[in-house]
Amino acid sequence: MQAFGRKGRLEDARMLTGRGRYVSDWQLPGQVHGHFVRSDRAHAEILGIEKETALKMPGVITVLTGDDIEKAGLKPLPAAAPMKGRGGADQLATRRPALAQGRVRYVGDPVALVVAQTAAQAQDAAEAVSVEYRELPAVIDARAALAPGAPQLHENIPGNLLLDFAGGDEAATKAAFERAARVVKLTSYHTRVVGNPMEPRAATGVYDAANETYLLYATTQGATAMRGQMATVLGVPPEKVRVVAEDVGGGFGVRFNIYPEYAALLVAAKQLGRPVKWVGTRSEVFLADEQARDIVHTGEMALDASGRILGMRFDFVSNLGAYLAFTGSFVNTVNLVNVASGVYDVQAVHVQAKLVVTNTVPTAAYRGAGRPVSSYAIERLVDQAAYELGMDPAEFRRRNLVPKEKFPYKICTGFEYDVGDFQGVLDKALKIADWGGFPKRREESSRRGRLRGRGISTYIESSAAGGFAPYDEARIDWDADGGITLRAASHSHGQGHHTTYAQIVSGVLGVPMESIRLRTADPDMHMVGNPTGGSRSLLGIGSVMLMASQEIVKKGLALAAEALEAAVPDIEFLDGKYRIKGTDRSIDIRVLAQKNPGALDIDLKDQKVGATFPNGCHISEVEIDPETGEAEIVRYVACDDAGTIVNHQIVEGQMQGGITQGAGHIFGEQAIYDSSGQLLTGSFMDYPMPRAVLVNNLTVTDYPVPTKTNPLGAKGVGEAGVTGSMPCLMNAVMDALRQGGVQHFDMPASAPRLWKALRAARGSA
Ligand code: MCN
Repeated sequence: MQAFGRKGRLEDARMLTGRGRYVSDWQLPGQVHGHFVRSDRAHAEILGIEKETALKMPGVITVLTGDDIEKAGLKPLPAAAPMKGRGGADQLATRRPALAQGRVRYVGDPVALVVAQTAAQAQDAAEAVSVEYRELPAVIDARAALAPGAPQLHENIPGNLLLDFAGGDEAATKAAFERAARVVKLTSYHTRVVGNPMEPRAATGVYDAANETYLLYATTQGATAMRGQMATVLGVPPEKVRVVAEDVGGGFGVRFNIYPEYAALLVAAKQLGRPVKWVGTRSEVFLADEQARDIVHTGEMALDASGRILGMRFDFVSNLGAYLAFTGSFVNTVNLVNVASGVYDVQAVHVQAKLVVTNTVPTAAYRGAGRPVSSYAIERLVDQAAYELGMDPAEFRRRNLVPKEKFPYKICTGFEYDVGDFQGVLDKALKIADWGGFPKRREESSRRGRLRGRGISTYIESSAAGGFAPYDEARIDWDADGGITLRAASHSHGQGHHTTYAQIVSGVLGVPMESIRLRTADPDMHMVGNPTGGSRSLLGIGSVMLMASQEIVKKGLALAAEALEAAVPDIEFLDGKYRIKGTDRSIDIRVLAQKNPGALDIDLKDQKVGATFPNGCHISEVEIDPETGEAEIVRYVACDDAGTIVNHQIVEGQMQGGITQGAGHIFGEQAIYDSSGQLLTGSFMDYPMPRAVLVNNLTVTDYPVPTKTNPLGAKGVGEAGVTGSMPCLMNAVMDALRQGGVQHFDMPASAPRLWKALRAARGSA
């Protein structure tokens, strides 16, 4: 792929000058406004809802409750592809209506929708809706929910265990542990986070009575998946539902699934014959957006006498929250197992995962969707093993990496890694990070009274092959003004798709990038494609864009031959021009397209691309001030294999964003509930978002090993930063803490927690 010479992204000018078009920017004729009444308790029976007072308030049009939507025929929210548990057991279902029916199960559960002429009127009236509850005991922690006598959330889910999952090779793993010279064990807690995209959720529901179609404007990562999920709830064929999302202010996985509010808005719109709009608040992001992680894991590693890994087993207990979200079981099963042996040459790995319901906000995919959890479990265990063996953690890894000559390498938990050079990646990272110079830097920090720790992770990701749509579709149309419009269903909400797709198309067609537009949604667009998720947009949609551009060049040959009065074999295409070989007689492709309107347009639907395996080595150094507990990331090197890179600037931005997100999780972010199920960290006053300065002295570099599973040779990057950074940073924190006598510590590494851990270790020394 040609190098990218341009500074900045094509989308920036539009975004920075207020020309973005977000859901709340759509003003539809006749629209009215909705506000949701939410449960203020974690677990309770609904004895009655009094809505008469609210109905009499100014501007109020209707108040819908769970009974109303049931009468309207709305079905519960769908759960994703069912995963199988041990012995082929079925995954259990949680019945989740769009508005609570009979029971609420978490603080924030939507109970009623108030619709009024203005948003303020709807909000005022929502306060007048009175719900009579009979309180039930709540359970917040997944392990507590599994204990005998714990409050039961759903009648059909005995013991709150929704799925007992196992994957990998149990017999081989058992045998590996039996012959081990040493076993290393580590239990750790992966805290719960709130995704917090910049734009809170918003949606407008519209019903077209003439065509009996529903139109939903929503903050979504991809209209195709949302449309299918919504059709299930509405009980209509997918053709009867359209989902529109032009600009969306961030997704991070928590804008992937259908949400109850969207379905309720559509029912209201149908009943009222008017568009019903809802713009959520930041508080609702905390209480009603899907949250993520909240997983306790225990990892064990079997080692031989020479420090070779013989086998690994992992045990996860995942908190699903009150209901199973669409991606809830997928991220806690398949995505944990998919890469469960990491980058290591080990054929005995076994994973068990218990998926548990509790009275908390449902959890689902969040940047990395299971893979950061898996890499955290593996890479922290690997570090623990190196520590217990007294080995250099880089050397321990090198000894166990899958060697280059073993690719394609089939791992025992399922996937086949097609290509990779893990040693090459490691060597480059070690060199740039000046691994050998660390003792000196540690000494220097120590002179200043700081504990300096070094962390490393050698992670692997799997970029999804798709699966939500039967194929990916790309359209390229030549416009009357000489420009080109690209269309695709995959959605960009910060990833810079406009720039990279334009770059690919411009690279083939030789037209200026600035003349290329991208449309990913409008009410009349009916395209098929996987949503933006699993870091697959470039390898999925980007590949189809490439193939479609190449197809256009072929299509144009005969027209060019005719225009130039020559034979097709004599025509060549170079730098945007068809030319008679060996002459200076040529025609610009843009001119050809204008002379033949529509002839060079293309709508290409293509194959599923295969999964790819981005990987990398991250190395960080962290300083802790033992007097205050303040931690600072003082150096960070990320060396990643993203295959062929289309746009280095965007890839660096993605890595930087992902690493900062991982750092935010390690050093502060945490959703904390009290024992009654109230979210104590329900605003930015108590929930620390990472800031840009969190990761200092960041060096992002690449070590590309192109894949053949897609025509671009690209591997995904959107989530790799999180997957690589979390274990890397925690390993650095642990390395620093061990000098202060701390042997076990869990995230978040916030100043008070670090200070306390160091004090406790000092006290017990
Ligand atoms: N790219 C490239 N060369 C590569 C790989 C990717 O130039 N070898 C470019 C792509 O063309 C694209 C960007 O990097 O412009 C990210 O591409 P990709 O890895 O294909 O990921 P997706 O576009 O599918 O984005 C999804 C991914 C996910 S799953 C989450 S979650 C996430 C993320 O991207 N959420 C984000 N990055 C985010 N970035 C922002 N700003 N906001 C979010 O919500």
